[in-house]
Amino acid sequence: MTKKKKQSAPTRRGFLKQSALTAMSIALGTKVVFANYLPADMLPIALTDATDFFDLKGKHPDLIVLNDRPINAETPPHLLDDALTPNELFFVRNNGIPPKNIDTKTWTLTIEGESARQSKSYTLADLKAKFASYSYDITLECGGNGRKEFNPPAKGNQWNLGAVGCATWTGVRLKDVLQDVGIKSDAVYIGYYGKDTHLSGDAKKVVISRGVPIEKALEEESLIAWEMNGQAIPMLNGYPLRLIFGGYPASASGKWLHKIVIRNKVHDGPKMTGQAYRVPCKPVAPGAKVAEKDMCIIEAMPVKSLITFPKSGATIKLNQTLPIRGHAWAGAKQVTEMHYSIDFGSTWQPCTINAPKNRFAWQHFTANVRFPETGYYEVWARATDSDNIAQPMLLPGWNPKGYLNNACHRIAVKVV
Ligand SMILES: Nc1nc2c(c(=O)[nH]1)N[C@H]1C(S)=C(S)[C@@H](COP(=O)(O)O)O[C@H]1N2
Ligand SMILES: [Mo]
Repeated sequence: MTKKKKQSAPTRRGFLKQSALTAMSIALGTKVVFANYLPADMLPIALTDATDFFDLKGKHPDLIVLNDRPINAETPPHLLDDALTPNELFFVRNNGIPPKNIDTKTWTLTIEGESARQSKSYTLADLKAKFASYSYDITLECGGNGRKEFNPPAKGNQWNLGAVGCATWTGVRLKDVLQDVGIKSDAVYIGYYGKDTHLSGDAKKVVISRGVPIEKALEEESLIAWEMNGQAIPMLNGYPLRLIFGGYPASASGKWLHKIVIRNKVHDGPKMTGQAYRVPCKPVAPGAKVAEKDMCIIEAMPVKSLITFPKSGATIKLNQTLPIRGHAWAGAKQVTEMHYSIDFGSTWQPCTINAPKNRFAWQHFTANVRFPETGYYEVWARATDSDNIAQPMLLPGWNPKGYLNNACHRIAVKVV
């Protein structure tokens, strides 16, 4: 009897009727817990102000959240230990607000632009039916990964180490689609447009529209992808369709993709111009002001590696061997050598490094580390690429926006 009473409509003065409460809960996607106490003339603020709930939908709770509007979250190195980064652990870098109420049946991708022979649109079903699909393991790393370490500091997300991940991406080759549309001989660049919306709420403002040179767009591994590790791409990583360009800053890999333009000049969308994703063409002193004409677009991520096991702070016994492992990557190049140091970089020992599954996939390394006596150590890891360029031990060249920090990863180890 008492139970039944609890479930019936509230009876306090001026209460909303049960049907109104139900409607409200549906609109909010969850129940209004203290609805009984909500004054009759008041609507939940989330309904009236169209609140964007901070929702790390489908993401692991241990991601480190840098921002909630837009959402930016990175993966701690020890959670990048898998050969391929699971979807829930893959970092998120949003510049705006992801689209809502996506209908994959009506979603279209349009290709146009001054260097396209025509304007042509494809549904997701068209893309899947018309073109062969391919899967590649491709590393994505935000151009600003590691920004936190630069001094003088650079504005922007203060990424530490984890704005990077490697997943199997499945989709069609961008080149097959571009060729189906027809590329004029004067094409030099492509640009993307996504369905995310600007933080200002202005529907006409484009959040970000970057791109790559046409030669990059036509590479075999350049994909229009709908699958990540065999599943639909997570909402926050660009569902239902995104571009994937290996070796470039991940900002080129447009999410929520709905339009590609083939350009007869370097694409000039938001975040393509000025200082965005550009570094000084020649090295500058820390803190220097660099004129725009002296800034060059980043077209390759540098050689880099991460120790993903053990987690920094491991303690082992003196007579034990510490197995270490991690991943290394080098833009469009290969990592040819991998070393570790336990004496702050004075001497380096070789690690075993595997070949990449395909170009642009990260490579796995392992080593068995022994320590000479008890005490505090750091294990440093250093990758060398096929041009014999190694990671810097401390910091690479300073640049105004804090891009391309590929300093060696260090972990702390206590030997007892
Ligand atoms: N439409 C759209 N595409 C985008 C972005 C964005 O904000 N909107 N961010 C870019 C940046 S800066 C990065 S680093 C990558 C991040 O991809 P991820 O969130 O899947 O890790 O997406 C890129 N593509
Ligand atoms: Mo980025």
